[in-house]
Amino acid sequence: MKASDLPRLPASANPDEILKIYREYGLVIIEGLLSPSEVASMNQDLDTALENHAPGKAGLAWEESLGKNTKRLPLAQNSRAYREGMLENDLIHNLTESILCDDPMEGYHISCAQVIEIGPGQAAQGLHRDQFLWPYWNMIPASGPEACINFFCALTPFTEANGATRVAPKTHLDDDLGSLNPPCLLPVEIKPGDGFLFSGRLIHGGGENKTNEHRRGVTMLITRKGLMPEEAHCLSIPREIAETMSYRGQAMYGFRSNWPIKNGPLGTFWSDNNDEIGRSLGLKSRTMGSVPAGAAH
Ligand SMILES: O=C(O)CCC(=O)C(=O)O
Ligand SMILES: [Fe+2]
Repeated sequence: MKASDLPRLPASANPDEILKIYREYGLVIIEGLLSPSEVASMNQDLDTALENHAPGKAGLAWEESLGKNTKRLPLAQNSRAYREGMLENDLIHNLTESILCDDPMEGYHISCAQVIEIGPGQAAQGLHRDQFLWPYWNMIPASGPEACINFFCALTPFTEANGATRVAPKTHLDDDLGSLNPPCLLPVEIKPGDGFLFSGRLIHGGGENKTNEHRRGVTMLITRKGLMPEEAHCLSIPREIAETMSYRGQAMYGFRSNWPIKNGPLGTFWSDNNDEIGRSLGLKSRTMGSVPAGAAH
C-alpha cells in the first residue's frame, strides 16, 4: 500500500460509507471536512495565539513525546472560528455518536482539542495509540467498544517532508496492542480543510519535519463520557467563553451533564444536587447546535 492508497471520501459522502471504511482500515480521510473559510478564520485566530506561545516541553518521557519544537494550544479558548465551526460540525458529531454511543446510556465529550504545529527540524513523534491514555482499554478486543476516536484536520498542507501524521492502516485490529512495529506506515498527505478520522487503537504519530515550513493541524480527540478527559476544560475555559457556545458545545467541555440527551439532559454523571450542571449554574447557551426543545435552559 502507498500513501496515495489511503482511503478517502468527500465530506458529502454518506456517513455509513465513511463508517464502513473507517471500520475496515481504522482510519478514513474526509476531504473538505472544514470549508476554506473555516480554515482561513481558524488560521487567523491561531496565528496570533501561536506567535506568543513557546514550543514544547522537555523532561519527562511523555513531555518529550509532545515535541520540543512543536507548539500545542487548546482550541476552545483560542479560536472563535473553532467554537463556531469545527466544534459544531454535524458530520463529526454524527460519526462520533455512531461509533461511541453503542449503548443508550452512552455519551461523549472532548478529551483534548488542540492545534499542533510541528516546527522545522522537529523529530518524528514516537508511535503510539491514543487509547494508551486509558490503558485498561487495551484489554478490550477489536470486536469490542472503542475508548476514543480522533478527528485530525490540516490547516496547512500535510506532506511527507513537513511532518504529516504517519498512520499504520488496520492496526486497530491488532490483538497485541503493546506491539508498535507495524508492517506499513504511511504519511497522511492532505490539503488544508481535509481531515482524517482514526481509531484510538490505530498506531500513528506525528512525522519528522525536514522542511523550513510549519505544519499546522488541529486534533479533536473525543472519548466516552465515563472517561476522564486530558484537559480540565471547565476549570480553564472562562464562563464568558462557554456562554458563547451552543448547548452541545458546552456539553463537549463539561459545562453540561450529558450529550446526546435522548434520555434527558441529566444523564448519569456530572450533576449538581441531582440537577443538570449547566441548569444548576444558570448557564446561558447560544441556541445553535441540535438541541431538543426544552433542554437548553
Ligand atoms: O501531530 C500529529 O500529526 C500527531 C499528534 C498525535 O498523534 C498526538 O499528539 O497524540
Ligand atoms: Fe496521537
